[in-house]
Amino acid sequence: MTALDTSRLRTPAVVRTALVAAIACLLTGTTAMAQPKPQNPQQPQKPQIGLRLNDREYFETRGLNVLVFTNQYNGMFFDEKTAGIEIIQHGIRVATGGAVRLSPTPEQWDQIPKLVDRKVDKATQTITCVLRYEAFDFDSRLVVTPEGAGFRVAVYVDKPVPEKLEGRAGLNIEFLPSKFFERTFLADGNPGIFPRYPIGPTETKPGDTKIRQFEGYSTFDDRGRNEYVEAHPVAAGRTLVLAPEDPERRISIQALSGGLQLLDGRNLAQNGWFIVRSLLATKSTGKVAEWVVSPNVIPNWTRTPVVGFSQVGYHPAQKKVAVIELDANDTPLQTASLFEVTADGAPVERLKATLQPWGSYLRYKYATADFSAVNRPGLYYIQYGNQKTETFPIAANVYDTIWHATSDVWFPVQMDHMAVNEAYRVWHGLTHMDDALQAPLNFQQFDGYRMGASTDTKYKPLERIPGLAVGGWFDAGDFDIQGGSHAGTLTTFVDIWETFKPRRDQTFIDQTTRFVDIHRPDGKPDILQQIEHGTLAVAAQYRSIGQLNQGIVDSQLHRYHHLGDASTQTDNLIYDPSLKPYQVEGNRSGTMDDRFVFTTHQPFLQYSGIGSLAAASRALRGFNDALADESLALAKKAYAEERQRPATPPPAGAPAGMARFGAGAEMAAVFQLMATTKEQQYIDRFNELLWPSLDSPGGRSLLTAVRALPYLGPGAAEKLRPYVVKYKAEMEALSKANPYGVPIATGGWAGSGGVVNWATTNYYLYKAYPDLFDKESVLRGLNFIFGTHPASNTSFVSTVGTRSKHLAYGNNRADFTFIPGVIVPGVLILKPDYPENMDDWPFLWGENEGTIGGASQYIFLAIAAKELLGK
Ligand SMILES: [Ca+2]
Ligand SMILES: [Ca+2]
Ligand SMILES: [Ca+2]
Repeated sequence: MTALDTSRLRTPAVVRTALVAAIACLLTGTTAMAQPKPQNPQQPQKPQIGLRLNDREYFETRGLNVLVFTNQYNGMFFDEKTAGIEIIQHGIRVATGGAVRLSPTPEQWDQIPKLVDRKVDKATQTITCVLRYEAFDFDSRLVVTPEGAGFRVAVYVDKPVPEKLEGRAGLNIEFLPSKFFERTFLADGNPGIFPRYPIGPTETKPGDTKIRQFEGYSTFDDRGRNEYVEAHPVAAGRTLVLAPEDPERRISIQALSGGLQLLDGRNLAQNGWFIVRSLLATKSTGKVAEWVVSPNVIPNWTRTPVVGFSQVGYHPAQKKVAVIELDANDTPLQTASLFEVTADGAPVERLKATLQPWGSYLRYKYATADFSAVNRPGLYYIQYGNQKTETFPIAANVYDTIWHATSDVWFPVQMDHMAVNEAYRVWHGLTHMDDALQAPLNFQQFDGYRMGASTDTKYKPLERIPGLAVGGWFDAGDFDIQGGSHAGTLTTFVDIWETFKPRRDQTFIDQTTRFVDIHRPDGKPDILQQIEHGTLAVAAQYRSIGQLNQGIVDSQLHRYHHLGDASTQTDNLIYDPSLKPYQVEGNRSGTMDDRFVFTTHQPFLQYSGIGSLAAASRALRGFNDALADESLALAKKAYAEERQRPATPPPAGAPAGMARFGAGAEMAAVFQLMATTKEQQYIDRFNELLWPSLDSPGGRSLLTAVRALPYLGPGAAEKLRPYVVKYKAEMEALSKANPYGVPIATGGWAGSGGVVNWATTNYYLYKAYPDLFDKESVLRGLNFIFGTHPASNTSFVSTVGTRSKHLAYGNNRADFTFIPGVIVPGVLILKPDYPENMDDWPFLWGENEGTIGGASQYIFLAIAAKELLGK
């Protein structure tokens, strides 16, 4: 795994020694100044060598990794800033997107190259990628190989760059702005400062020169003028040196032919990066661009250990285990200490714990330190070597308030069709009063929504669907009302209410005047008011179209990426095509900005909506009886109709479990109908669906089954037990794969939500089978969220814990801030082995975007923890 593991190199020992010495010389020469002391003086000093391909198919030397398309552009959300050539310098991913691109500062929906072929050749130490732009029949070859202390990258073409792309196609690489803030650069020796905020320059260009964006959409609002804006270089030269003053960040880039431009992508899109670019040579074949990139490497660099612990603190009765994440080259210390901070500030060592080595996970190695023996209430910190963690409490009340920010602030701010105020601050004015138009047919929207060949409603394409400007929450960092997650959130709120009856009232919510005021009690439990708000949206859809839709979402890309007050995303005026664009008459406008309703029928969505209405009808009983009655009636009617429909066959070639997935959705709906009505027809149908579904792979139905036990009669708990035992074994295997004892997801969206779900399932299983499950399996999920996780020890719930996320991918992300109470996805595992959660850059949604589903499930788990330990 490490550059010092020379056994991997296929070079004869003599040559190897000479090579090592030569490169070590070179390195000491370039980094004679400002070398930080090694963090661990006991660490033996070994000579340094340059980049080499490792067994994980990226270039590696101690302190530097260069990844070449180990992560790819995602066809779903286009450019996620996790693809192409990427540089991890001193443990930080400072550059991404190294590839042939068609614009100076590509945005998320700009064209991305398709990776046609990727060859990793250890013999020549080369990675070669063939990239293709289908729309232009344009292929290029990207070749990366070690060079000196860094690497060489060259672009080759077999046919000249297409004429349409001359002066457009270039070799780009993108540098993470926040890592270069308050630093400088040199362009052929000319000094400059990296701008803290984008200040141009840009150029307005005629629309017909624009390279088409995804599906012909435009991120730019040209106000009808057929033009667009492009960034101009901030600096140019043959050699750029980024951050020459900072040995951790210094990177030199030299163009071997042509010139380099430094551009600021943030001028066009707030999530843009600093870009270094060379235009490809035109009218020729062979090599059309070539750079040598030399990131500085601090000799014998060792990453500072991360001491994972709960920033919220610990209940005296629970386990208290810190997980220490160490550089692969680091040697763990023998012990870590728990100090109490006394009233006069004097630290008192309460326990010196012996470190237990855990082994390797991803690219790091791990050890644990168990402080469980300390249970005396007070304030503490952990000391590991020279490192002190934040101070945290051990006390019986640590879980008392952990869900309040999410419930008091985050959810109110997400409320659509309302104005939301907090003391002196207006979070947003009244939103989306012009909802909504029937989406057109055969239509692929830019955020993944799709319409098929029929509307599946009585409305014509682009006809107004009445009654939809009510209720709902923005999900998540954008402003759409997403049907599936909306129904799930509503159902979770009902679970919270029925399980814990939290009567907390800190929010004023008035549906009549559509006004929300945060930190202002109004005599009504906030959870019930949120259930009412969610139900209003779902019931409205069933009233007007008889089903739950996929979503209500922007019709135009240049509105979808809106950052700012949600009330200005549309003009709140009803679209009238007889008026001219930007013309306003009364409450009508000629500007087509009304949102679309995506109505293509999907059984999964339909059952989710039915279940949420049936559940809500129970919670709303006695709070809003009229809405409770109507919700149940709508749910029963829609269920009867859905059962009459011919079953949708699973897609051709779908795995065997797919058909069961639909059954799982129906089962969840029938569970809610059964719980609400106790009618035998639903109990029978539930039993009919339940038992076969438990045998399907994945066992997604287990949680529903456990919750349904009270309705299933005597003997059901024992009949279910073997499935619970099997699930326990599967989960234990997953949890043993890492030192945190929780299942960690590795997809494109990080795994906080999965961990919360896992811990919540454990809560239900512990209640039903206390001999098989324990409280710690529930609390471990929260410990993970609150800081006992890879890459950092920040709490993933903003404002919860001593140190928590202070920026997130909310709709205020352009201000580098957060909406309190957001739970972020957390640690993204970039292939093949790099865990990341950016703390100074909010724009990576896979790491930092909170969802309504995740937030509602977090509230459930937070209250569950308090209940478990409170007795
Ligand atoms: Ca969304
Ligand atoms: Ca209230
Ligand atoms: Ca409008």
